[in-house]
Amino acid sequence: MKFPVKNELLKRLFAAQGEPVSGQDIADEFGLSRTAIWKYIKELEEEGYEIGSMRKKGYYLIKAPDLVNAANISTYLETERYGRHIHYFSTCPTTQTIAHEEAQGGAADGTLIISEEQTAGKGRLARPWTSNAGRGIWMSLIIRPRLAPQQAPQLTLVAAVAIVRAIEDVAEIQPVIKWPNDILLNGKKVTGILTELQADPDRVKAIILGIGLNANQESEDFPDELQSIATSLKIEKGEHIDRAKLVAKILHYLEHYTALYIEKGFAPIKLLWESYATITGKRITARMVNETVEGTALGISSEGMLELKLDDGTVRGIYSADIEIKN
Ligand code: BT5
Repeated sequence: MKFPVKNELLKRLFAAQGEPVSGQDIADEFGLSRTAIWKYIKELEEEGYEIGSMRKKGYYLIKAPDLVNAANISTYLETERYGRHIHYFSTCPTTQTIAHEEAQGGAADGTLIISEEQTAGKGRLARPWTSNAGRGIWMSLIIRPRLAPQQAPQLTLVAAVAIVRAIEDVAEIQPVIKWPNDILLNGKKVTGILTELQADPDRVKAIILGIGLNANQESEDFPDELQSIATSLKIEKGEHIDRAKLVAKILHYLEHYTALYIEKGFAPIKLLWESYATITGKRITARMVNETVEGTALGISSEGMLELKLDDGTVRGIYSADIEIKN
């Protein structure tokens, strides 16, 4: 009970955009005393919210802390399931490991693990993922779709479409998708996706969708080795991004496009994905774990594999690789 009232209070303070919200009305609605409401206000202040009060009128929000905590995300949330359970950390090694543990423990579909900072963030093949404190979105979403394990890579492409849509809405900027798991702005990586699964041989038990999104970093926040390959929404747009709002939007589109994918299959996602990707006709070098091949991209297959026409004329379907686009 405690959490919903506090959240509702915060939601109304946000919605009122600095105008006062009557503590008495909320107290009446929830059958609480005005003192109880006042206690929640004090708790919010301790968490960093600046709240003013006007005699007879109520409380008004002066400033919210720039955090991706459950309270801030929930004020923007439009979903049914995704993000309805949030585990928030100020810091942690990696949200992926926590999500795996939570999933094993039976966490509900749509449970979100999110942290202000990761000290051991990881990419594919255990590569390090730089996760500066308070600047990015470092989150892992547990989803439990009815899928065969071999379909899981398609969810990376579903997620890419959802994230691009959310960035378009919140930052009003147009990113590009680079197969399979990168989102780029101005040719530099703004988001990486890491799809991991827990599965029986014939059935997915949980997918852990890891999303690392650079939101408010300045270029000096990136280490030397990322200077030429990474960027943030702030760098590209020149404006501070409300990360909580963007998280809520990503969750909204993830829920929407995952449902579409489960209901209608990969075909509608493929169309959307292609409208955001620039790959067809390009010369590509694809580096896989054991081999590197070069060819011209024909696009993605109906399963989401990258199709490359090699120089000897044969067509190769590539399931996962690091690609370099030549032209
Ligand atoms: C990815 O791997 O792009 C997947 C990244 C997933 C990160 C999220 S954050 C929340 C969750 N918890 C985790 O621990 N991970 C997930 P990959 O395609 O392998 O790209 C990794 C490469 O991206 C690195 O080798 C660097 O070159 C580069 N990189 C590292 N940090 C970056 C950053 N913050 N921005 C852009 N590029 C980065």
